[in-house]
Amino acid sequence: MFEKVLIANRGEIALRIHRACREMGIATVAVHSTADADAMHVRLADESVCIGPPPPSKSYLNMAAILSAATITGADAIHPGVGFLSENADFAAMVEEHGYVFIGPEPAHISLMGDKVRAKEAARELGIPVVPGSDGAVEGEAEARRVAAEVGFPLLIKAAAGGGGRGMKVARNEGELMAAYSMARAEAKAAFGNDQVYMERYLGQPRHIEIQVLCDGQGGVVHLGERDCSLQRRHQKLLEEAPSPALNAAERKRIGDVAIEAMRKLGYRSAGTLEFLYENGEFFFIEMNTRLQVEHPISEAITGIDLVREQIRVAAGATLGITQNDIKINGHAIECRLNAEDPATFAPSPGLVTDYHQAGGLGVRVDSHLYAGYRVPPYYDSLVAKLIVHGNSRNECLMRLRRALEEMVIDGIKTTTPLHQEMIAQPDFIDGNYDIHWLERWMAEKAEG
Ligand code: MV4
Repeated sequence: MFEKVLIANRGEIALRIHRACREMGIATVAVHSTADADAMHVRLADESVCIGPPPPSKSYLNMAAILSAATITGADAIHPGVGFLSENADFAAMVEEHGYVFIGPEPAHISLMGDKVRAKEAARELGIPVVPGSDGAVEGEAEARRVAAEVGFPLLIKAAAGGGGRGMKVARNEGELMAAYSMARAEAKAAFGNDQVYMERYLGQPRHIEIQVLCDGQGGVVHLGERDCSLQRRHQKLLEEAPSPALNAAERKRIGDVAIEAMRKLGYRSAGTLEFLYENGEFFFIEMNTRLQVEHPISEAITGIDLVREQIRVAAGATLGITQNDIKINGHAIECRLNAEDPATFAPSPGLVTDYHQAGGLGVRVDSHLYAGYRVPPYYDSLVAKLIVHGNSRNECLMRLRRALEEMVIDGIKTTTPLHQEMIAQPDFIDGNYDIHWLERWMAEKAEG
């Protein structure tokens, strides 16, 4: 096992990784920007190294500085956390070339899933159901017309280098096709330096359902059930729940078996997430995330598995030591992302946290780097706390969540807590009756009064 792990991240996720290391008897190295010198992840780690000024490009994305920090401190392995360098195949390869272990998948799998055209092609070959659409990239206007005739309208044009919703254009009919096609290409070129696009049937009211997998790269593959991540705004998730209120046991088993079979064939190692759109009882693969995700704690809550510990173990060459039969989905979990933002406008609200108290009690977990007297810097993601609540049933989970949201105290800055309180009181939410457009529709209705 590793003796020392460098955590190439900040905020609550750096704490999350530190905690797993500590429990395993592994020493930790924090890296931080000058804006984060007083951050909790720096305080808790055994050692810390300042890697640059506040802008992420000069610190948390600075590969040379991070590798230097690993060298200076004699770390064995690097955990990239979420965001930043976590899905950068070049970084993963560089870490390995310098003799450190990358706590994540092989660089080749990161790069495969980063190219959405190649990822979809791989998914199809691995037996995963995909959205009907073009066979690979659409190379010109003639091909765009031919694919449209085959797939029908409405259709969606997506950037190969995109993902997470960036660079998508809907064409509702033949008349909109060419403008959407050229706009998608131009935007993809501007945003990613790559104008490759592909086309898919546009699903009108799907849910976003993702399967958490955990693999050792040696034939050991399990899934930890699904998460329903439909409640999002502008591709930013606000609340996630597991299991999805929309799936029945047979559907869960069907898509879980598909995921296991595919990951075994791929030879994938580490934690990963297969993202699907789910509509009318059908699953359609859209992307795979080759990293730990922000919402991983709800899967931990319903399975009792420590995903970060398992990531570290398999990175060190261990096998999983469990099979799918050992995994029991227990009860229901919900995560609320508490962001330092105005709950009505989502304008960032950094600044001094004058008072802080976190919810507690049975079934309540708070992952946060906040403390009273901490100043939330303006340079980074606005996530300041994740409230994760578990109950024996969805109803018990909702009761507990209501209570836990009331207990949270984050004073001095605005947070999205009141929005969560309002959202979970909506009859549609209580009924589990929502799709990927629900939140934006509800917010628009509220704004109209
Ligand atoms: C789609 C879609 C409808 N039809 N693909 C957006 C993020 C990216 N990962 C894929 N996305 C979508 N792909 C087809 N064929 C609708 C979306 C989408 C979406 C997906 C998941 C969660 C939220 C979303 C919000 C808007 C659009």
